[in-house]
Amino acid sequence: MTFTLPDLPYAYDALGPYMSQETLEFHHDKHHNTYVVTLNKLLEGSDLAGKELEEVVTGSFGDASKQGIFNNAGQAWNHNHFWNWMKPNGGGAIPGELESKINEDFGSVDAFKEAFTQAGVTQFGSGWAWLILDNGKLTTMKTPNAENPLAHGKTALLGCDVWEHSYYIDYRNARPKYLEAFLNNLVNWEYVAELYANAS
Ligand code: MN3
Repeated sequence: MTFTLPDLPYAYDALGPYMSQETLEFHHDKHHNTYVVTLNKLLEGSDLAGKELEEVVTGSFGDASKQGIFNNAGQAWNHNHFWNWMKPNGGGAIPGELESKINEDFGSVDAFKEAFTQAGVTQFGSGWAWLILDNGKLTTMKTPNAENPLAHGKTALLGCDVWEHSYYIDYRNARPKYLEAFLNNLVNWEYVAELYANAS
């Protein structure tokens, strides 16, 4: 199977002012595209060629000889979801069933936001902050570089890219401000709820 770069699910200027057209042009057209192109090249002749992206991610994780494949497959998968984890005028009301579960497992929506922000702020260097479903319970996690919950056998419900390429144009070094805007103005909670419904 040859992987392709999916189109953004909205216009390049649709997430402003919280994520600019310039950021989306670089992040989607350059960074995400490079992961896809490089992955296709690295898979030529590999025993993982022809597999679904999820299988490439789990099949290459932890194998030193497949580190390059994992890095690009992980990032391809992460970004396929990342564009859908945001929407114009996002960050509003959380669908009822998911909101109840967040209240149950974190104590409150604010406590969830605090935990998610902490995961993103304390990820040293490049990586991701996550809301995951782990053994029936919602929790947060952070991962370095291309790693994701899928590689660790957990279900990702929401992820925020905290690589500098995701926020440096709009927020410079202010990663906490970027995470605040992501949670309050960008998250597509309907997509998170859909992943939760599929997993629970
Ligand atoms: Mn990225």
